[in-house]
Amino acid sequence: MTAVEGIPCLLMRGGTSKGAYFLASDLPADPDERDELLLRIMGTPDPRQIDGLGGAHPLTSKVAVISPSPDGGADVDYLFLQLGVDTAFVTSRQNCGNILAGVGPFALERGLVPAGGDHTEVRIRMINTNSFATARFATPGGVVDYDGGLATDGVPGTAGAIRLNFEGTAGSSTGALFPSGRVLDRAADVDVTCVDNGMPSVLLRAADLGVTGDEPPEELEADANLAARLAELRLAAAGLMGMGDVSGATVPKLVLLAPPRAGGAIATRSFLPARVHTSIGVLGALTVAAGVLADGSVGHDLAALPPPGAPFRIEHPSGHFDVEVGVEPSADGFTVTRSAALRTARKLFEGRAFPRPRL
Ligand code: NQM
Repeated sequence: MTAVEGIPCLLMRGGTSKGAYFLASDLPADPDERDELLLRIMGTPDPRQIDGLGGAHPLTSKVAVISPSPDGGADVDYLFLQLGVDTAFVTSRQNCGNILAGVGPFALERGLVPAGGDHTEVRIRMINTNSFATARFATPGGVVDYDGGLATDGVPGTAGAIRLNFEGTAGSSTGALFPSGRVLDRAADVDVTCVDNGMPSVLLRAADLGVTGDEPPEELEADANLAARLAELRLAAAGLMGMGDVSGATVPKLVLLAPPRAGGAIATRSFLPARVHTSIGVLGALTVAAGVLADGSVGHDLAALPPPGAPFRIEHPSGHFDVEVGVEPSADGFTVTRSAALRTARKLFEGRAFPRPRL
């Protein structure tokens, strides 16, 4: 497939994000060539991504690369790539549970998996973190039904539910649920909880940073002093997490926590890490819940914890997100017993993507 013929591409909303989905076989096998092509398809680097498919925000500058899985335990492999917007980078260092929501439907659309009856289950190996997810969604008559009654705060209207059950998310990027070996640490003179239930994250009390945690994303993004403080804290916490130099990386994420205000368990503001999330990531939410559930963590005493077995409601800038997370004390700390969530996805456009010329 040449740039002149275009590259087969499906544009999908996955949860509260949007991305370009490709079959791996339609992209160059060499990762450098692939990434260079994807930058040209998405229109990076440019703050407006005016000459590409990207939506001028990290949450809409995302790519999924999908292939049949050679792993006997999975149907498909999903590689997530985060692209910069105004900076030319492509990274596979983080996973994305929102874009994951579109992977099962994409696999069916492309004939990588057969429909399973009224509902289809797709086992997905998440290459970025070498962990697994099973997606279950409605396929009446063997066709993906994108419509349905599930509302997702941050997305207008409703759509068909996609159930995502996760396995092996604890420590999937860093080797341990609490990568520093402790539930509570000090980094740059602030209490932090470093936790990784699929998304390496640093949990902080909003009040310790001089904010309420109720501010809209734009207000937090405009606060240069806060940005400088968070950047310093992130580097220090990443050291505790054994993540090395993360100055150019999108992980770990930072999450400001505050007491819930709308009947949920905890209020959040997540940093991507510079732009502020307009809601919260899926793995980000599973990670916040696991961290906050652990006795002694930064968020534990701020939270209104749900009874065991009940959904853990995370408040975020555009509403809330309910996740199912179980955490139990174990001999060496805490074990995650369950990580699941409901999301929706929608096929937006199918066609060929035409990369802009090289700059
Ligand atoms: O945490 C954005 C998103 C994400 C990540 C980010 C995500 C997740 O909302 O699973 O979905 O944290 O970079 O798309």
